Amino acid sequence: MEEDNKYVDPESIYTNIDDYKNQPSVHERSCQDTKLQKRGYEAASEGRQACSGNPAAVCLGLLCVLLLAVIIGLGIKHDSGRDQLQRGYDNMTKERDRLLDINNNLTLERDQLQSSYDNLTMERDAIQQKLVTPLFTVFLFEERCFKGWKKFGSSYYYFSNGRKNWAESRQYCREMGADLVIINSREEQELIKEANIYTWIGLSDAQTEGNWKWVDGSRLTTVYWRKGEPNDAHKDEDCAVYLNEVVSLNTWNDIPCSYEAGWICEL
Ligand code: 2F8
Ligand code: CA
Repeated sequence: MEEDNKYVDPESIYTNIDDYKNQPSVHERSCQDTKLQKRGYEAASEGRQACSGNPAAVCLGLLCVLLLAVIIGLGIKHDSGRDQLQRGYDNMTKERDRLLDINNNLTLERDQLQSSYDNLTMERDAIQQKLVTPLFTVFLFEERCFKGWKKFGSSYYYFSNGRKNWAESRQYCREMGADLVIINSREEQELIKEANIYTWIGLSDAQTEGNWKWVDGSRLTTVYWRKGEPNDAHKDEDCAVYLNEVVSLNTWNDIPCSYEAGWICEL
């Protein structure tokens, strides 16, 4: 601090006396400063002129503004395009759900119609049977056409010689006013022992897998399935045969309805 207050001779900072002598006087320095300031103002004024008057700079500025406007415009357009797509997607989703509903309803209706159709078919068959059977019975007795038919209890049985698939076998029986045999007693099961090795009986689960029904629509009362049957082997065994190759009474097996086998009609 003390050193700051010491007087310093301005001339002592020049080590060379010539340097000192060549220094401008205070007045000259003041004039030089004034000139420098003046030049500074002039330069600044030239600069301002350049800024306000240069057309290239103006154009560049305008271009920037234009570019900014284009970018903002594109942004807005992009947003509205995305909203439009989203609306389209929402509408499609609603439409898909509506169509799915319609499809479900139609499936339900189809199933109901199918079930009604099956019931009507069964009713028609029963009525047909009621009408045809008495006529055929009369024919059998009056014309003495017992050949091939065997009487047991209140029924007559026909044992085929040939082979047909299940549907054709049934058709054969129905054309004579009978149907494939329905086994609902042990006596009937024993009676059939004289059948061919593979013989169709009037039993199938073609309508609903695993739901075995006799051709008159009734359910099973006594069952004589072989051990391990019915097994729907290869997923296509919907008709039952009497498999006459075992000593046991349990002879039934499910096999594909398209197989050719003998058959038994019951009237
Ligand atoms: O092993 C039982 C199985 O035997 C055969 O299939 C290999 C029978 N198929 C025919 O007789 C056509 C199946 O029905 C039976 O379950
Ligand atoms: Ca089987």
